[in-house]
Amino acid sequence: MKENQKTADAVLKGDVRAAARLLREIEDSSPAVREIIKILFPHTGRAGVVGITGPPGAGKSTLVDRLIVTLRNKGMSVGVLAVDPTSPFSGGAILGDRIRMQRHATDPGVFIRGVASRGHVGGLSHSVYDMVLVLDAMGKDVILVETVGVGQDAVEIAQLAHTNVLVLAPGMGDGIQTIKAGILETAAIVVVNKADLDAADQTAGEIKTLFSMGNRPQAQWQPLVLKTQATRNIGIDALAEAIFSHQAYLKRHPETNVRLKGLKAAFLHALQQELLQEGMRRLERGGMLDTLSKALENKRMDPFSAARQAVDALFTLKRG
Ligand SMILES: Nc1nc2c(ncn2[C@@H]2O[C@H](COP(=O)(O)OP(=O)(O)OP(=O)(O)O)[C@@H](O)[C@H]2O)c(=O)[nH]1
Ligand SMILES: [Mg+2]
Repeated sequence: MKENQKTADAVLKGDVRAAARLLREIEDSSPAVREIIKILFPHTGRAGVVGITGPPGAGKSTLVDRLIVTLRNKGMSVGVLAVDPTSPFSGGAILGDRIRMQRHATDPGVFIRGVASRGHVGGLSHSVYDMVLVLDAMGKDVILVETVGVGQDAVEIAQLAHTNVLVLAPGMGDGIQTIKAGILETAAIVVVNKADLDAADQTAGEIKTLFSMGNRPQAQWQPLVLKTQATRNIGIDALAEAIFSHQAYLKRHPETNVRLKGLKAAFLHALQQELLQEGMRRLERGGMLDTLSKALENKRMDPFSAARQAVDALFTLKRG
């Protein structure tokens, strides 16, 4: 108990080693984590959470690396979570990421961590939600969450972020198709990176056309489409300004309630995981899993009916 309070106090003071240790415990689903998060939670809610998502190789990490510099020059502290940096798509990019980001390692105002997106029970790991809370409690002004925007995970993470930046590269016309629908809808800013390549204007034009067809009400935030060249550090200030102006918009419009939406997403996610784990535990303990497996084996029951029976048993429902 004392130990948990000590860890929480250290994190609240911005202690990097304590925070790093806690993030490791979060990944290991250590039981102490729940208690520590409980202590930290009332101290959260200050950080601006920015999702940086997009297809593999669009230049997300390069942009994040550049954004860190811009934010630091403005005196802001920065937390970075790179979700699934071991993505099979990235090829050699991981090493590049490490080398690039290495230059921030000695800056106490920057905290960078990789997160595996997959949890033990399948589905998005709850780690991401918990880690954002920890970085927030640490006092980070801005938290950048990088994800590959192709799966359901990315859609879930987009619910958590206050400002979503979708990063595309030119000629990704097909790439746009692979982006989950929910991602384009939640994007406050679309960046066409690699603007040194020919098709940049065309891609930016396509995105603008897509948005103009969506006819959002005038009073609502109109998504911005920007061009950047991350490797040459071009367009980064404009991107930072766009992020700030979206955050200012959110402040002016408390009815958008992004923080509450993020918390609700975290809550629903936790609820699903708890229900699943608790349900599986009870089915196992009661021998129901065994019984149903045998029924499957003997072809007395199909998989869906078996699942339905298990759920009914858990909730002791009588279906008429
Ligand atoms: N030509 C050009 N290349 C760029 C630009 N920005 C990034 N790149 C290159 O694109 C490649 C991928 O960049 P990353 O930043 O690793 O892309 P990512 O989106 O983080 O990739 P994943 O994390 O693997 O999905 C690297 O070789 C970068 O050097 C740019 O503005 N122009
Ligand atoms: Mg990356």
